[in-house]
Amino acid sequence: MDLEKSLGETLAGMGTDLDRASRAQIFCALLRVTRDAELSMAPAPGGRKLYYFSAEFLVGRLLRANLVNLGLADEAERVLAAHGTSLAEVEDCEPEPSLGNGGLGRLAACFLDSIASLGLSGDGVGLNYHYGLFRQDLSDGTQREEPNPWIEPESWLIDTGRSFSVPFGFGPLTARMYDIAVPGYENGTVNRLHLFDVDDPAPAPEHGIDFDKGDVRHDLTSFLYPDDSDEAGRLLRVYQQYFMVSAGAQLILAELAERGAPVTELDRHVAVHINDTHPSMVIPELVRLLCEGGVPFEEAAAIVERTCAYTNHTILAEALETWPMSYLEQVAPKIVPVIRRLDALARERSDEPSVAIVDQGDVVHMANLDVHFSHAVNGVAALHTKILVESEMRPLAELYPEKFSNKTNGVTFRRWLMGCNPGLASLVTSAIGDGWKRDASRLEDLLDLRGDSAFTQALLEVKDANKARLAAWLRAEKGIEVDPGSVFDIQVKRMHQYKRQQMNALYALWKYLQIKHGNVPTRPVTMVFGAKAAPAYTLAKDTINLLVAIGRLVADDPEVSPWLTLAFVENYNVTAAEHLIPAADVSEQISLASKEASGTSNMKFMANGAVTLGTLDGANVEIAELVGRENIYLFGRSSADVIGLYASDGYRPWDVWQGDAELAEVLDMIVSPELLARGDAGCLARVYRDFVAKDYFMALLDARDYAAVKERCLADYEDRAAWGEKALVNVARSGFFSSDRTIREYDRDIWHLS
Ligand code: 26Q
Repeated sequence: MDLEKSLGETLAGMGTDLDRASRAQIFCALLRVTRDAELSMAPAPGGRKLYYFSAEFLVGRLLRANLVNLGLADEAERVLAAHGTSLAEVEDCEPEPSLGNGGLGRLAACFLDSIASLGLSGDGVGLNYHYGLFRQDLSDGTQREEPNPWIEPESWLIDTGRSFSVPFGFGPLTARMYDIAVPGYENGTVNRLHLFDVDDPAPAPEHGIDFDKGDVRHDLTSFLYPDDSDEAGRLLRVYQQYFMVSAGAQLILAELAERGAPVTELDRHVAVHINDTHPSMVIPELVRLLCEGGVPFEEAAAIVERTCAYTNHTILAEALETWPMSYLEQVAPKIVPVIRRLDALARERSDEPSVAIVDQGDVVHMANLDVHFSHAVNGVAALHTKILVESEMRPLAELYPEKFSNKTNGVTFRRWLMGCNPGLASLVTSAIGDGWKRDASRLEDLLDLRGDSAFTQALLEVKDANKARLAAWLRAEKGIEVDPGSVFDIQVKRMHQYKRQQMNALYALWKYLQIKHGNVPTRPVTMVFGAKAAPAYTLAKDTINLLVAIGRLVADDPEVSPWLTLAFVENYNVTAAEHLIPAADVSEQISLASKEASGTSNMKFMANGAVTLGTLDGANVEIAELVGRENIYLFGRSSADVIGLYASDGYRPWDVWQGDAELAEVLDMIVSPELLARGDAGCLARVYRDFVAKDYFMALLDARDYAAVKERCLADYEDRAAWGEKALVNVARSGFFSSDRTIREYDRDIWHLS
């Protein structure tokens, strides 16, 4: 395609041209040109076709990613530069859809990119939430949630004109199908992300994200994960889930019929992937539809089992969804008898009560449904899968040992290196050529440059340039001042106690006291946080308030502020991540060992030359194996120790607090007059009380080791040449974490698409 010509024609149609158009008009024109080019491109040729079902697709902005994959990014940059602007400026006009929370949703987006880029036939199936998760407002120091309306008159959504009728208890509701094109990397194929929507969506609520949860016909697709602290919210989640899977299942069978294949051949032509338990009702829905098509029940169940595969993303109880059968009777009565019959079949395979689909209280265990009626089940990193098989899902893994496998997560290097870090991408290319762009494992060729001081120096200069870029972005977009000469220590991820932002907060308070005592660091340190909290998760919101208050305390203190900055980045999202990650020196991955299934930001930081400070948890274990102990900073109790402590009920935070005067002094700071003057008394008191009385995720237990290792890490940073080598090894070994590798494994072991 001649981009300049198409762009010129489109702008002419809008009554303007490249020199007169506003950035918003240029964005709009570029969007139209790319979207329409993609519409005319062929889907990947299939074999078997994959349908990847997920309640979340955290796709991020799409203009740059699409241009990269269409091979048009350099040309776009050139054309825009010739007219006095840049892709960076133009893409700032693109609203970011917030169709996900964090890791699980972003993983689904990386997977779609890799599936298309490997030329595999696979579409995403999800929901078109009009106001997303929420936009986080921290203007008064605590989180307030606001709608994030992202669908503008011109958007990536394509109305397919197709719709399906979903049989809810109250009657049928039409699911309209919108598509977003998913182009592969320079391979001419385009897959699709199908997002289902109601016909007549409700307008955004006036204030906050409260809305009438009973008005399902209009509100079903308003928000992702409506507050489920009340029954109306939980019921709405079930409505969302069934809407997504019923429409998706009907789409699958319609496409199967278009291929001229009988429904009994479903598993020969189709692979269905279930991303966590949120889409699990696709199993009974497919069985129901096959039976309607004349297939006997047991045969239908067997076909669906050969079609479906399930990924578990967390061992925390919160994600192991269960629904009272009474909810399903109200929302999706047609699948209730199917679930009861599937439960009976499962009971013929095992009489162990813990693996039943429907328990004694008539509650449906979605993960059990998934394991019985999928042919493959996987965890998302080696340690996580081991814990699933050996403890969390042990009875099921003993029943079906052949179903379980590990598929360590990955991320797309197109977005997370080529897109967000052009400086590093071109340095790498100048050193080893551009083979790594198609095969990330080639990054290992960089290892030959160990000891090449000119190269490590160049690597450090790229990092410095990214830090300066981030500092400018933080000032312009978030009103935050940071010193680009300081060490950038970054923890960005959902706010959750198990991820232990609260332990990092203790380090900040300890460092503050150190500096007050005259113990200043060699170089200033900038601690950056970014995190959204679930709207009903009080302690997570309290921790945000604590961190914001510490940030103010530090900034207000002229003795401390030259040495320490704590920046809390409001509304952390994919776009913010693309600015933050390339600029990080230290990547904070400090979850309590055994609790983080994988983590994926750890991989992105590594690929961008940050050094990990972390526990041996999730994929940090694999990172440590790849880079070696000299190139990662590990601390904390092992997962085996932690699992032992839970089993023996042997952890008492009170004892740690009593036995450590320095730690007690740090904890007391949380409720000191200085912090109470800058934070909310209720929030701070709750955080304080949780530390000493509960500390379920053992932050106090690991706090000392954490601080000591972090100090060693910051000291090592001063040997710039040695640090440059650590960065080099991290980039070089990161290729394993390409989602292309992950998707090849899914295809080889589970989907068999090609
Ligand atoms: C469940 C029930 C009710 C309400 C909400 C939920 C819910 C919503 C979202 C449960 C879990 C999630 C999201 C989980 C998630 O993002 N997990 C992360 O998945 C990543 C990709 O595999 C891993 O890298 C992370 O370790 C894991 O935390």
